[in-house]
Amino acid sequence: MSKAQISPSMMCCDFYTLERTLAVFEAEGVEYLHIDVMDGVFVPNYMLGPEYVKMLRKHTQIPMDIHLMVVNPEVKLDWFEPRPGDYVSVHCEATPHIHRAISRIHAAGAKAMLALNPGTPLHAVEELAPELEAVLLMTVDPGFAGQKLIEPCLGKVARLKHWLEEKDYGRIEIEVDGNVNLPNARRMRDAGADIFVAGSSGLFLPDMSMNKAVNNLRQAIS
Ligand code: S6P
Ligand code: MG
Repeated sequence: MSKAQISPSMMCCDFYTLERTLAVFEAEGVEYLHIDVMDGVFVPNYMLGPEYVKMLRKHTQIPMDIHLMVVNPEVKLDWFEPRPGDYVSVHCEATPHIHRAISRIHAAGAKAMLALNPGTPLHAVEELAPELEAVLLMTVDPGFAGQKLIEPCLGKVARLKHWLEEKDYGRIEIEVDGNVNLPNARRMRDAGADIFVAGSSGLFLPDMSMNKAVNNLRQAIS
């Protein structure tokens, strides 16, 4: 099993304390910054855009984990100027041209992650597995922070892990996103998750320092 990695959900980060928060993430060796991009169409909300990513890159070397919750991501992903070392995730529910979207991610030099909503069956992964570096399993319906874990998603993580190993795709990482609090994170790790998107329930906690929150999460998934 690969090392458990943390990808803080930047939409949950207070802009006012961004500088300090980034310094903690750098010092603690956080692996990615999770960028939720929402277009008001694929999901009923608007969220972070290319300018935000550009601004972050001026202040940190941490690779980006760009989660595109937008329709037709294949025509929009270049706006974010993906780099080697970054992940870009595209939803198979968001385009009839998912293969093209994945090819564009690779053409930009980044790693491709296929994202699945909780209600999307795992067989969506089958045809695309040779092209993927990771699969993102949403553990809540995408669109908002602060939701409750959809319990059957835990079994889905375990089934995906099992299938990947059985088919010799052990190199493909599994990311989980939604209600990754400490107890859920442990259960997700046990089910086979590698990358943990940490938002309002696992990292950006009132009355807890960011150092402590990162360390608590690391411990929960170690
Ligand atoms: C939700 C989005 C997520 C959230 C994250 C928030 O659509 O994709 O990345 O930001 O799940 O975390 P939490 O702990 O509030 O569920
Ligand atoms: Mg996300």
